[in-house]
Amino acid sequence: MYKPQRHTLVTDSVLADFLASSKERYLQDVRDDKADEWTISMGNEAGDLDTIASSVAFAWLRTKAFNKPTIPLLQMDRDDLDLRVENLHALSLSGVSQPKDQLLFLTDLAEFNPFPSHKFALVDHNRLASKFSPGKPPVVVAVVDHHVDENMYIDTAEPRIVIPSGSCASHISSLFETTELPPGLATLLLSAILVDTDGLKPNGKAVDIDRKAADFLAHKSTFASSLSSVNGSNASIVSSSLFDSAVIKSLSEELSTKKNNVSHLGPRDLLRRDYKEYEYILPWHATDAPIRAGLSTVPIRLSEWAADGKLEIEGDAWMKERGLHILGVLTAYRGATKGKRKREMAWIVRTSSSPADFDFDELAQRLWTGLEADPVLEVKEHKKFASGTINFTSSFPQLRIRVYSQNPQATRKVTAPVLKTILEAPL
Ligand SMILES: [Mn+2]
Repeated sequence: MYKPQRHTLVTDSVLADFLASSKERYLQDVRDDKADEWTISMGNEAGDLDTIASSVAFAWLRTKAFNKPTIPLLQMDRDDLDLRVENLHALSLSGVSQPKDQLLFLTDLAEFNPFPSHKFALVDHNRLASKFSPGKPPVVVAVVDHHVDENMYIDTAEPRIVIPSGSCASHISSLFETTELPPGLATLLLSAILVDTDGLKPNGKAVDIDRKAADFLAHKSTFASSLSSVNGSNASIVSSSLFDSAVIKSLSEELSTKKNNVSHLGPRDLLRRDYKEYEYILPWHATDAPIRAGLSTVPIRLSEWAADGKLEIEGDAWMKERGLHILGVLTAYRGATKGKRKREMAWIVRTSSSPADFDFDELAQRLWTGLEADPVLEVKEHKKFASGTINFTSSFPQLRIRVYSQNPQATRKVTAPVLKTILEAPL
């Protein structure tokens, strides 16, 4: 039977309307001191597409299926949304064409102190950042994540799902079996999964949970009609053919091209763009003051943006601005020959006046020893920049630097727990 090809995408304003009206009502309730009813659905501070899609979708689900008013909050300043072009693109495909107006950012809440809400749903991370200190003790009412489980909020979180997968959006999608899922929202979740799994590439980061979720989402998304015409029948498309389907391939490519096109960003924005921060109390040092570490993931090799002292200058400035003692710069890129995946890591320890009497050289030594001994990271001395990108390190007497090449499979999801283990090791 002949089926006409339909290339016109379904446009869907349902999601945009939900977001805009939630934001307006929430901010009004905050001003009227009535925000207690609300739950904040929040992803991590790196603000990638997975975190945005997951927090938006979980807010929709909790509002519609459980009748609990829930608002997604992006853990970033409004202007930083521009640092990730793939996010803007996926949001616009989902009908959210004015995300700076329609979504809630930290910027929107900066004037309220203490933080105006105390109920949190955490997605794409599983520990509430200490900077959220509301007037009432915070309660974490839900956790859905795919990072290493820190085993918190066992008694209060429902659901509490912390399972490895390519994308957190896949876990969120699995909660939608009986809840209405508007096409725009399905497109947003599907886009996140495609970005996180290299378009569902076989033997890549996608696991069965991701493939199953992508199948479910594709058929509910704004691309659904193009899918069935490509397939030539209404038979359910299985994941392998979803990977092969033209419309999914082109969406994946579009998103990945935008994600990797960061040529408009300078070193400072590259360090900020995909950034997470951690605090540790060190059992081996007589200080109770926390040590603060930042991990920046950068999709360009060091030689292309950090050479000739840029790593040191911009790293030092960023560490000063954030109050960091440790900065790890994790690069991921494809090699010039054969396009093989590669990763480098540049580590900076910055000696500063606090905590008082702290032994930063001991800290640096423990860090180098721990990293170099780790069986998964498999670090090797960097061929070009082993001790920094300039020779005259005397310009930065406050910095200790080591740069490595590493196991190309180990992302920040692996590196962050290794760093924690090194720093929190007894004695
Ligand atoms: Mn994620």
